[in-house]
Amino acid sequence: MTQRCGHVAVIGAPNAGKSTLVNALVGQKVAIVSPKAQTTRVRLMGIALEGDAQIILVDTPGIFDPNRRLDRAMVSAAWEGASDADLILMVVDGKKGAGAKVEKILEGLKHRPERKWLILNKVDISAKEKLLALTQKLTELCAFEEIFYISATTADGLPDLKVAIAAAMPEGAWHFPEDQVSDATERLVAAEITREQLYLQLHDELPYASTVETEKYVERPDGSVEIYQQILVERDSQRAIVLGKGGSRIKLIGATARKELAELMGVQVHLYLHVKVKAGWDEDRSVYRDMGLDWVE
Ligand SMILES: Nc1nc2c(ncn2[C@@H]2O[C@H](COP(=O)(O)OP(=O)(O)OP(=O)(O)O)[C@@H](O)[C@H]2O)c(=O)[nH]1
Ligand SMILES: [Mg+2]
Repeated sequence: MTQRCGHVAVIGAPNAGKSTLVNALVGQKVAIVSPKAQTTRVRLMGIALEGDAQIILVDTPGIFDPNRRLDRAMVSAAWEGASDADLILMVVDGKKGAGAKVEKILEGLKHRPERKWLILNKVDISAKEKLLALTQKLTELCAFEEIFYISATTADGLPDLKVAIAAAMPEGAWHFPEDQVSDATERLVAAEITREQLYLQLHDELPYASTVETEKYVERPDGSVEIYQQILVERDSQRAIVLGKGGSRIKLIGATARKELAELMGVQVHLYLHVKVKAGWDEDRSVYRDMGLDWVE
């Protein structure tokens, strides 16, 4: 049997639904998702199978006008994810429509040599009559080979998209074992699941002012795992919020993350969280290295 295998970069503005789409195509959760913008910080591969094709989806951070070093590193990781891809999926939130962010990405995209498809996402909450005008506007700004209308949450349009992507993959041997769904290490998965809870449970600037590092990951003889993580924040006041009254918030963050990790990994998990104030962690090279982000000047 001939095999197909290729890289598909999933790019777009923050919150467009890129990670939700990657999870839906893979068929299980490999990337964290939240209603807040800039959830994804590093490139991550989700691996989907369709017929004879292995589709290596590259989920990327949303592209926006970066200020902080961390933001610049995220945007640079996103564009790097697109380079040399066999196919780029540009995901646009059909409800939010075009706008300065989306237009700027199209500006950067239009001269790129890779194949480009436009994915209008969130059709379940978009006004149908507006989608046509939106499509016209977007395709005037950048030429797309194909256009798909989907909902990553209801799976509307997804089976057709998946079959089309598979057919667009070049012939070649699969790069990953059949049962592998992502390129993330267990340490990274664990840190991401805890970080997802920070995005879901904390408000204002706190998710952006924090990060999670897995310090120790130990498999016990009984098959369960012990995971030690550090939540880094910028200031004492932020540490107090993450801890919550009498430690109630950190307890809930830990309990929810632990439960989800246990489900994902299929083993019992003991999760130990520690909140540490580290002013300027987002200016520290070692934090970037641990996260898997390049240091940008
Ligand atoms: N109604 C609806 N909501 C969606 C759909 N796809 C994604 N969402 C929601 O949109 C929000 C953002 O989804 P993400 O997948 O985190 O978006 P993203 O593009 O990866 O965002 P960043 O990583 O921040 O760039 C979440 O609340 C999702 O549940 C969709 O098709 N329909
Ligand atoms: Mg994301």
